[in-house]
Amino acid sequence: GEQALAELCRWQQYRSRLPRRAPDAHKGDFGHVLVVAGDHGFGGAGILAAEAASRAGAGLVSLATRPEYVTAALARCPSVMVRGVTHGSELPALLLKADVVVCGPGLGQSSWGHQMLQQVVESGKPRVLDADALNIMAGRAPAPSRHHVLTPHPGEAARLLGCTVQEVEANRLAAATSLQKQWRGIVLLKGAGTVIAAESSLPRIIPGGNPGMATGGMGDVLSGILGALLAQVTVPESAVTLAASLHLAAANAAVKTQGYMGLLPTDVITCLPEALRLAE
Ligand code: NPW
Ligand code: AMP
Ligand code: MG
Repeated sequence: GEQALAELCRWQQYRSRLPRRAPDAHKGDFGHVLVVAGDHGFGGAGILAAEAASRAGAGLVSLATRPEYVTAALARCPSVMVRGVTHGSELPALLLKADVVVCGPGLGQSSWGHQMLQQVVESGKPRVLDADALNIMAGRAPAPSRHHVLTPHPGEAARLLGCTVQEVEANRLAAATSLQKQWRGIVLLKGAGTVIAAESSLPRIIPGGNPGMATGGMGDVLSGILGALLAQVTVPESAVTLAASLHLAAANAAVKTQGYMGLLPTDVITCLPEALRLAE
């Protein structure tokens, strides 16, 4: 009740920062998001991120994933341009056309995932790095960049920081700040009470969400939303704040019909348009 209302207000407060769509707008105005995701066994992660990016208003969405998931991705979301890729050398041609890249959901940590991440980083494109991209990075020295948004959950943050999940959870603001200092860019620490740490401002907390969100694939949806908003909003920090509050507003809307236990990431994607429509 009160909590849901507070979050709706928060989204109402942030949503005015979304650029208005001119009557003569065309798809090129809203960016091309490339999702690089979905190694063997994790095809759904890439499909969720790509569909979420489409529903969050990206002008064009491409998905580079393992070839075995191409048919499933097209069946779920035919507006996405889906490419089966088996080697890193296939990625630069796709990266050239992208404005923002989302890399990591279900990426795995095999040679395929390493090759994909390397191409994404070398492209220098603005990028959201999540899940296995972060797990791969956790084994290396920090490579700071102004062009990335890192979206760890507490487990991924602990791997990056070389500490325990309990230590991350005991001081979430400090964990996000310390990751941001090491890696630069923007760090979004997931969990109950999202923390956003960026270069030029104090870390901020976006409270809310609900325990229905504690289910596999929910973070993959967030990375797609982040890609879409980074493609549409000029100031990256605003894009990240908007994306986090949109994800929560859509999840709260979805819970009204699905409840906590039965909530799925696809239900949250389904509720993105109604949350976004409030901003029109
Ligand atoms: P514990 O032990 O549960 O208490 P992993 P993953 C901790 C892909 N997916 N608060 C957790 O703690 C992902 O994209 C694909 C506290 C445990 O230590 C990845 O690529 C799907 N602790 C890959 O699977 C759907 C928290 O983190 C560790 C926490 C593996 O990702 C599912 C677990 O994390 C999934 O998205 C919190 N809020 N959150 C698909 N359909 O294709 C997490 N932890 O080992 O990184 O495993 O997140 O499942
Ligand atoms: P992941 O662990 O990568 O699938 O991400 C889970 C997503 O759901 C993140 O955006 C979390 O912030 C969100 N989430 C999970 N559990 C909760 C919760 N209890 N309250 C609020 N948000 C949550
Ligand atoms: Mg995740």
